[in-house]
Amino acid sequence: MTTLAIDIGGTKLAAALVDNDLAIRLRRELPTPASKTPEALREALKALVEPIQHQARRVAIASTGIIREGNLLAINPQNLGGLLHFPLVQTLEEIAGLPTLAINDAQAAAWAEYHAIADEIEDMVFLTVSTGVGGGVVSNGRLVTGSGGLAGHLGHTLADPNGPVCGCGRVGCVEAIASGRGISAAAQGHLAGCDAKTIFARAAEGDEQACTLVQRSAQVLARLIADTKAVTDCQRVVIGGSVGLAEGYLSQVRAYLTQMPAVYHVELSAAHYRHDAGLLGAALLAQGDKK
Ligand code: ADP
Ligand code: BMX
Ligand code: ZN
Repeated sequence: MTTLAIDIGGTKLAAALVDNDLAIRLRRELPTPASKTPEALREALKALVEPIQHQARRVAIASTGIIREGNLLAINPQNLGGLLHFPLVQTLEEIAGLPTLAINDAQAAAWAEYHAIADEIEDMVFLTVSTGVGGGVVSNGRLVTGSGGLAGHLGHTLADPNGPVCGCGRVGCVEAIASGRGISAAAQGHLAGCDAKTIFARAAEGDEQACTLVQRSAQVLARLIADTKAVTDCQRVVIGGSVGLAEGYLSQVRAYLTQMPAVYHVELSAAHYRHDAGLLGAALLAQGDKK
């Protein structure tokens, strides 16, 4: 049965048709509206899915935010232009007229990535370094979502008590430093106002400040991975998101992790499904796939 899979991120919206064998067709992307008005997101989602929805029998959404009872509740509303609450399942059921499931984007991606390695592994954590920093935990072969959808929000653990204030209201979260927005917000002088993509491009050209910003993100992520290993004793950490998948980033994270005591070391890999992990994880969950 063909699924219309949708991935709602802080920067971009993606949609595609996903067949039972996980083949992806008619993938589309649009920018995420930076608006606190639910109507703006509703209109963007409508424009995204209308050209392809008639070919699908159900909808599966991977979305940034805490997903509780089909609603999107932002833990960091700044990532969505101030949007706090959005009735995700209801909106897609109205737009597409199809049964709809929704789950957090990093939880969905964790499920897809687990699917790719389930023969070898029972405990893994997925981390996305993207607009924010998200996480999804698979423990004993089960996706952990928590009683209210918050489980795995590892981007909101403490990186630096003297760090910047996070959009969630805490001081010094991993996300406030390591994420695309965090990297961009720390840029000064000739890099002020640049997005993370531009800062990575400058770093590749040897710009000193850009290199320092990328290193700081990689170092904070390595500390988060060590903390994650201590909490979950996972066998693998999989990294995704456009910052996480940027060239050279994972090797920097690995180098910082290697400097830590061996007990915190864990196998690291880039997302097998690259930028489609969220779409595919949501589709797999809609298929009722447990492995
Ligand atoms: P979303 O958060 O919407 O899922 P992405 O995973 O694409 O989207 O993450 C968006 C963030 O990644 C932005 O901060 C953007 O500047 C940054 N980014 C996009 N492309 C690259 C790249 N090639 N290298 C480094 N950073 C990138
Ligand atoms: C934020 C939070 C998480 C999300 C993570 C990555 C919001 C809106 N989102 O920590 O739920 O998983 O960002 O999201 O509070 P992305 O937009 O970077 O993919
Ligand atoms: Zn936070």
